[in-house]
Amino acid sequence: MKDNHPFINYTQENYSDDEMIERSKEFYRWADKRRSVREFSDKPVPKEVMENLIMTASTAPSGAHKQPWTFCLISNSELKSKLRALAEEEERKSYEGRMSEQWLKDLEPLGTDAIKEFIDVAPWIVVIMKRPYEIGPKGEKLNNYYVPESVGLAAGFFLMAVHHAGLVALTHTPSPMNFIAKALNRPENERPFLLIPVGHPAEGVKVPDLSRKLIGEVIEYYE
Ligand code: IYR
Repeated sequence: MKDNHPFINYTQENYSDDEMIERSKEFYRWADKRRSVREFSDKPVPKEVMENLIMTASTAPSGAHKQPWTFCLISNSELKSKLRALAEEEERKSYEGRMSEQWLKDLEPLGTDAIKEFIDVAPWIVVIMKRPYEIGPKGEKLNNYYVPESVGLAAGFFLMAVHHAGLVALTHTPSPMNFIAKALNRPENERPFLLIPVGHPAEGVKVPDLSRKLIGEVIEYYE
């Protein structure tokens, strides 16, 4: 390794094989309980919680450690209503023609439609923005690297943090999403990546009866 930059020591817990098996199993069981929820309670969630969840997301690895993301943390009711109206406008066009028959069929078990009440109801909307480039001091474009991979990782970390806090989220992708950047007045080097309502689930909420892929469907072994 080249050593012309300072490195610092790094240590972390060291578990026995048995401990690792137990811990990994326990974590898997817990992660497997996470579900996307489409109906939220309007019960408030402290801002500090949201800040912690976002800072957890921001610990994700990123190309050349450029951290090419911004998290817009929205609780303003008028802004939420505006986002909902704009999202529904696009979604209606999608459901009424832009999406293929097969796509609509694939979505049937999820029971989704163009009505996005959760944008109004959930106490927080987090819009994750990706930053394909930074703007340098002379106005020049400075490229970021592996931006969708990096921001996708941060989004995954965020969802796990939400689950850990006992809250629920929905990864919503109104499409096309350009209206979000405009409504939030974002700079030209940002593009919307995901819109994620976060909060407590609505009382008695139900989720689709889905099953996850089995181990034999997920892993191909090369031993
Ligand atoms: N963006 C639309 C449709 C949609 C698409 C997929 I792929 C989903 O997994 C769920 C919904 C919507 O949010 O309704």
